Amino acid sequence: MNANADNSSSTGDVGRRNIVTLQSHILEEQLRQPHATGMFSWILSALSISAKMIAASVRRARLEDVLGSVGGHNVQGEQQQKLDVIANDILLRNLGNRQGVAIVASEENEEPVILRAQNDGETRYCVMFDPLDGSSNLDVCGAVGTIFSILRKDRRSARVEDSLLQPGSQQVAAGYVLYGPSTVLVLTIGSGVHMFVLDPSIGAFVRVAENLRIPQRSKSYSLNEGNRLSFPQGYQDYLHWAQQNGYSSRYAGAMVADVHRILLKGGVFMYPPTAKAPKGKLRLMYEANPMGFIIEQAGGKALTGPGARILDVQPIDIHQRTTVILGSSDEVDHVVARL
Ligand code: AHM
Ligand code: MG
Repeated sequence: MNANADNSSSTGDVGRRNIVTLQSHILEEQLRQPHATGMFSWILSALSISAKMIAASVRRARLEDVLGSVGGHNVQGEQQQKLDVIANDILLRNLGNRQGVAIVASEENEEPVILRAQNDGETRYCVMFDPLDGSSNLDVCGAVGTIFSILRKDRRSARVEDSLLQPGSQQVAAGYVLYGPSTVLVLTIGSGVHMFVLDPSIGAFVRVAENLRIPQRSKSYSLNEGNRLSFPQGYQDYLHWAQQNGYSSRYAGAMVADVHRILLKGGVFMYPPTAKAPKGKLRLMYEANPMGFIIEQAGGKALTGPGARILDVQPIDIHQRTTVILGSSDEVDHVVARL
């Protein structure tokens, strides 16, 4: 039966949709997979709980600063921690007891955490995340986010790197959470991109959009233009062309916020190589791959350069950095045509 089949005019609710929470969305997806064990859904539920907990911490960010005493102690006398560390801890603790998780890797930790090393025939997963992307925005009450990527553990190998160092095209799922005026979770499990908003009054993420499609074109670019003089010439040529053609510039300085705007409104997001970061600043595994997967699933493009998909990069290090050019298909083309 069509999930929306009972939204008929007989109820007088013409145009209103069924209410679908993230939990029921995940269950619906699970029911479509005949051999699903529920392990994967259980991991997504840990990510959803983490998002709610991080959202609650982010909301109190400045209050904790004020209520905590000088010297970095909070009202309970505990050492105050940076929110990046708190967010990282929340994710590790929620994922830690999920049987389906074999390995966790975080932008915040030098080494991956191996939770279950055994190859016992069960399908297990690796979860990689950037716990609090754009955290310098917190000081000015700007948007921050969490980004995550899920890979299947390589059952043939006990070596951690074989499971983690897979190209982005092998991701089973990816998503991000934007902690802005509302808390928004965007998710792909490889069959479209869906958006959920946290309703704080009931503590649940509610689906607000299914199968998002990124606009094919939009005269908007998003990058740190302060680095312009150290960009390779092609990016400078692009900026010159875009400014002659009436483009707008929008940059929040938090990838989650910038990519979210582009997903909904179109445009191109870039982090080119700079003198300070010759390979680009953004991390392949925690930022570029999950965002690239989402953008491609929404019908856009995600490249590291002309003809080079982010998702095809064979990683050699879990913390490696990459150039990122992603967004509306036509707008990405305008950039790479000049590189
Ligand atoms: P972070 O994960 O340490 O917060 O750094 C990544 C952030 C991205 O969110 C954002 O796109 C970029 O760094 C901004 O960098 P810059 O300040 O150089 O423009
Ligand atoms: Mg980041």
